[in-house]
Amino acid sequence: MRITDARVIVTCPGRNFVTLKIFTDEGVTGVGDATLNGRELTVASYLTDHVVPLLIGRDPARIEDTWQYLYRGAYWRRGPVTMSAIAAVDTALWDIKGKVAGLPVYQLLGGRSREGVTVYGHANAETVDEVLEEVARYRDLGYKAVRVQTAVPGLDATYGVSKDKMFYEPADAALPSESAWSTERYLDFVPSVFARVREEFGPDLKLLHDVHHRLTPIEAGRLGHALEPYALTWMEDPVPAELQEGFRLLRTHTRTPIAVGEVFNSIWDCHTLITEQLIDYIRATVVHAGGITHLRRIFDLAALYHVRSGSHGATDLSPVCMSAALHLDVSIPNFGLQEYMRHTPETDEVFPHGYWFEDGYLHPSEEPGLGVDIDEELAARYPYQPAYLPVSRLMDGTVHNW
Ligand code: CS2
Ligand code: MG
Repeated sequence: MRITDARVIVTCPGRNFVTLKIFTDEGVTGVGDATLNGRELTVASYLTDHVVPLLIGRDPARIEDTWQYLYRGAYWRRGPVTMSAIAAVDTALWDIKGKVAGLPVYQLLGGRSREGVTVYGHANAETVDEVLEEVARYRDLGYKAVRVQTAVPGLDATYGVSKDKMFYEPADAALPSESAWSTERYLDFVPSVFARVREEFGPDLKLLHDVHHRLTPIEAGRLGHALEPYALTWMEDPVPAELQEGFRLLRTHTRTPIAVGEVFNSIWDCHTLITEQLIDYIRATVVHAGGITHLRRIFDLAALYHVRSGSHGATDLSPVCMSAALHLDVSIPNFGLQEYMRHTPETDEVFPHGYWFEDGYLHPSEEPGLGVDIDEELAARYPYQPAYLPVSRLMDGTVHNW
């Protein structure tokens, strides 16, 4: 079998997605997600101009060789653009391999290790009373885990709080919008939110919170310590993680579990965090961390150090990424949780897929391959729309971490 063509499809059914579709001389095709929120066209160009020409004529069965060829052969390694492009190729090749074998990809990864993939939903609201209603709604939908985000009093906008309760899309403007941030107000407020939520829902519901890179290690230590009575499953992205060793300071101040990694794109971004057990969950995902091949390496390293998976699963990761993630989630031994932000009906139409939600679990498709495709005709009806993620500034105007 040989690769005969590869198309890069940019579509915007409510938000932008970039998809790579690979074609072979035996009619078998595969798809991979290449979406990088706010930089979609950069990855599309990297694929079109620098990757697709290298794929024509290659044997699609040689997944590892292709991965190494695209990683080492570029000379300029790592980074979100390069690794999202490699991820799309890798994911599409696993899709093809599953179809050729007549098996769902998880069977090629060692088969099932669990009956279903536990997912978490996103309860968010302007007020604590409203967020209690949202948590109840997700619990009643069958979710066993819920992320809780509320507006911080005195701030115009807070990360994770959206008007639309089911579909959260932060890339909200053709040029970056700006929002003010106050660490002091945030730190004073958040523990009271979880006191209310835990009191209302008892000890069994898994609760999570995304700090979204806003704090310093000592501030995060203070927050983690204050949240300990409410037994969160994780406090996410408490601190920007370029300085992995900075988490040593954070770790000494709290027993609240820590989840980091949705912005990571290689095993080197998290090597110290994992091997020094500075985190409890690694949030790297298929589309941004080099595909199934590389993400599996990250999870295997994590398994040696009691670190579990907690993959990113926001609306800006397409159903192609979610389909691939579920094949890993259902098979690896150290699965933790899978984020599940639902897509819009238009997105689900553009990306027909076989995974489904039931009683708090997502289940991967049993079809050969990944069990997802892209309807190119429908995709063409949704042209690209420029959209950027916001920029955060402190109250004095200093640029901060969004
Ligand atoms: C968030 C994301 O889902 C999450 O945990 O961190 O909403 C993130 O802000 C977006 O994926 C960025 O594009
Ligand atoms: Mg996050």
